[in-house]
Amino acid sequence: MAKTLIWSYIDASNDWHTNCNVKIIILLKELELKRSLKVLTVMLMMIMCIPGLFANGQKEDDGKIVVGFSQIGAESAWRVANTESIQSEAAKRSNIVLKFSDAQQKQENQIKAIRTFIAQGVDVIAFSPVVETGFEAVLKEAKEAGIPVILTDRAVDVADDSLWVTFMGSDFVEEGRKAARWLIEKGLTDVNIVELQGTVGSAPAIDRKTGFEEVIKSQPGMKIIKTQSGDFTRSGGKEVMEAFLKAEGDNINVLFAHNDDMAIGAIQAIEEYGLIPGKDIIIVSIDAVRGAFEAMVAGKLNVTVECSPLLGPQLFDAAEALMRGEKIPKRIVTKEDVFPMEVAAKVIDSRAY
Ligand code: GZL
Repeated sequence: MAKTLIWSYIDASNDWHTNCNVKIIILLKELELKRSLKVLTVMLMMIMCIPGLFANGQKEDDGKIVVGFSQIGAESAWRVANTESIQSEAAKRSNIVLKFSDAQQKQENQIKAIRTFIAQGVDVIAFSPVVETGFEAVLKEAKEAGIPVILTDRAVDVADDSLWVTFMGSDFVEEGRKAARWLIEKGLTDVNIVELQGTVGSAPAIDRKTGFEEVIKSQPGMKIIKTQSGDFTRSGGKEVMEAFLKAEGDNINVLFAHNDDMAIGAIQAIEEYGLIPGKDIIIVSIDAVRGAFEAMVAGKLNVTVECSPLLGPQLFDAAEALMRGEKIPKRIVTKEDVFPMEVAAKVIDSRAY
């Protein structure tokens, strides 16, 4: 029985595809002559022609490295600075082509963007996962497509850590510890604390809380009396702080905010309530964005723990190393400092974000 085989080739857009189509035509000729070649072999040849299926992260034909980046959104000044670092660094490097997508803080948009990058056959995928879980399936697809994945800023919680090549970003647990240690060093060990948590389920929110609680558990007088997520945004910080003040008012001695944007929103709520931020309520925050330095210069914020968003250079160094076939460390930790109110006026003009 004659076997009918329909071969639809992708295109002849470059040498790679033309070459592949020629191979198939020769094969089909042989098949006609011999009539014995197993269809399976032909199928295998066709599968081999699917672009990116066996890509081992080779550079694109024109020698450029195509990096697909899925960004969380623009929820905070930190995120805006992180995006600026990545886009400006890519623009500086003539060997990098950046495909950038903004997920508007929705996990489904990040998953969609990663699937698009896979279909486009990019050389490297990088992203900052909005939450820790729910990325396993799409990371498996990237691995099957032979595309390496770099985690920037935030980590994912997956059973198989071969699904990502490296995680570069801050140690959020240590940032939480630093915030708590500062309070203890200042003798603020008999205080009622309210906590503005970051995005529920995100690595920074989970880890900063862990680090903060790990340190204060040695101080029975330090109590977290209210804790709720403000989703890392100024508006979220203001709304939740208003609720805290309504419920606890003058009973609040300290605010621990997982990021500066929520702290700045909370400062507004504290002033509207009639208390003095930075004095009636001591405020400890994380990120060290410019707005935090401005608040410290104004005496409204007491300390910010640095969490650098300037990951662009490290990201593209890692992508280039991968394309050279070099091994890169599984974990690249960003170096960071603590900035109390007293130094704010001196350093604010030297800050890069
Ligand atoms: C931390 C980063 C957090 C910042 C927030 O690395 O993921 O997300 O602390 C940002 O300001 O929204």
